[in-house]
Amino acid sequence: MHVPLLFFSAFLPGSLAFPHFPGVGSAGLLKRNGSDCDTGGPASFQNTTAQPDLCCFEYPGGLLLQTQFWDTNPPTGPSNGWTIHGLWPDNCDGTFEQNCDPSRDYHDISGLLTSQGAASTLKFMQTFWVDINGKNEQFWEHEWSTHGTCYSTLEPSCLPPGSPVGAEAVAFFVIVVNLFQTLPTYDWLAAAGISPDDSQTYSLADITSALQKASGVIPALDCRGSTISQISWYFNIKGSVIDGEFLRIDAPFQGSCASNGLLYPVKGFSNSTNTTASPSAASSAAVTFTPTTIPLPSSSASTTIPITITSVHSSPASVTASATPPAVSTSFKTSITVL
Ligand SMILES: *[C@@H]1O[C@H](CO)[C@@H](O)[C@H](O)[C@H]1NC(C)=O
Ligand SMILES: *[C@@H]1O[C@H](CO)[C@@H](O)[C@H](O)[C@H]1NC(C)=O
Ligand SMILES: *[C@@H]1O[C@H](CO)[C@@H](O)[C@H](O)[C@H]1NC(C)=O
Ligand SMILES: CC(=O)N[C@H]1CO[C@H](CO)[C@@H](O)[C@@H]1O
Repeated sequence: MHVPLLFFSAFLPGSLAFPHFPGVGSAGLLKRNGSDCDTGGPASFQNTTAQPDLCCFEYPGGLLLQTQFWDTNPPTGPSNGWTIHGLWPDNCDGTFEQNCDPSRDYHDISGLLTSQGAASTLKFMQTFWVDINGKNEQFWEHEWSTHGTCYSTLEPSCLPPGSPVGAEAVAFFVIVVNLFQTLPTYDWLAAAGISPDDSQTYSLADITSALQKASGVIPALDCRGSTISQISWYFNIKGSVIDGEFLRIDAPFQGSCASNGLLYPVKGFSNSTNTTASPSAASSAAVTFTPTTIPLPSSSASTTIPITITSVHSSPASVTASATPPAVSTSFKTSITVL
C-alpha cells in the first residue's frame, strides 16, 4: 500500500522559499484523497512494457512541464519571484493534447478550492499564479480546461468513490502549487549572483548552469526578443499525478532564448494602472470593483493607498486609476468604488 506523503521529499533542499505560506503543501488534502497507486513501477516514458492502468501511469501526456513566467511588462506577482503558468502534460515528442473533456471545464475555481479544503492553495495562487491582465479566474479555468483535463491519472474514475465533483481539479491546483514550491527559480538564480537588472546581459549558459547547479537538471528558457520571459522545468512521473513521484529531467527541447545577450529585467512598476473588473451591479448607483495589486520595487511591505480615478468606460466596464505609491513598498491594493 502506497503512502501518499512527502512525494517531493526526494528533491526538497529545505524548501524554505515560500515561508509565508506554511499551509500550502501540507499533504493533508492528498492524504485524505490518495490515488492508491504504486510508485514502484516505471516512470512515464521510461517504461519498457505497456502499462495497462492509466490511472496509475500518466499517458499519453507523461512529459510534464512546470512553466513559470517572468513578467515585467506589465509586471505580475512579487518582484522577487517568478509566477506559475501551469503544469502541462506533453507527449514525448513535445506535442500535446488539449481541451480533453469539455464536460469538466469547471468555473469558479476559487469556490471549488475553498469548498474542498484547499483555501491555502488558493491563497498562494492569488500571489503566485496571477494573470497578466488581472483575470486570475479565467487564467486558472483555462489552465485546467486546456491542460488539466488531459491527465489520464486525473480522470474522475481514478479518484476514490464518492469524491465530490471537481475533486480532480482541486488535486491539480494543489499539485501545481506544491511542485512550483520545489522550483524557486528566482532564489536559485540569486544564489548564483544572477538578479534582475535592467542593463546587464547574460548568456543562456550562465543562466542554465546556475539553475542546473541548484536543481540538478537543465530547464528550458523562453524569451521575448532578448528578454527572458518564461522557464519550463521538465518531469517524468511515477504513479499518479495526485500523489506520485515527480522525477526531474533535463529539458528535452530547447526554449526560444538566444545563446547570448539575454536580459533579466527588474519587475518595474507604473504609477498608473488600469483595473478592469466586473461591476457587482451593472446599472445601480454604486459599483464596486475588485481590488487590484500593483507590484512596486524592493521591500516586502504591502499597503493600501488612495487612488485617483482618471476615466471610466462603460463598455467594456473599466476604470483607469492612478496612484502615487509610498516610497517603500512592494505592492499596494486599490479598492475602487464608483458612485
Ligand atoms: C509505455 O506505456 C504506454 C501506455 O501503456 C504504451 O503505449 C507504450 O507502448 C509503453 N512503452 C513501451 C516501450 O512499451
Ligand atoms: C511615480 O511615483 C514616484 C514615487 O512617488 C515618483 O518619484 C515618480 O516621479 C512618479 N512617476 C511618474 C511618471 O509620475
Ligand atoms: C489604460 O487604458 C487606456 C485605454 O485603453 C490606455 O490608453 C492606457 O495606456 C492604459 N494605462 C495603463 C497604465 O495601462
Ligand atoms: C479534493 C478532494 O477530493 N477532497 C476531498 C478529500 O476527502 C475529504 C473527506 O473525504 C472530502 O471532504 C474532500 O472534499
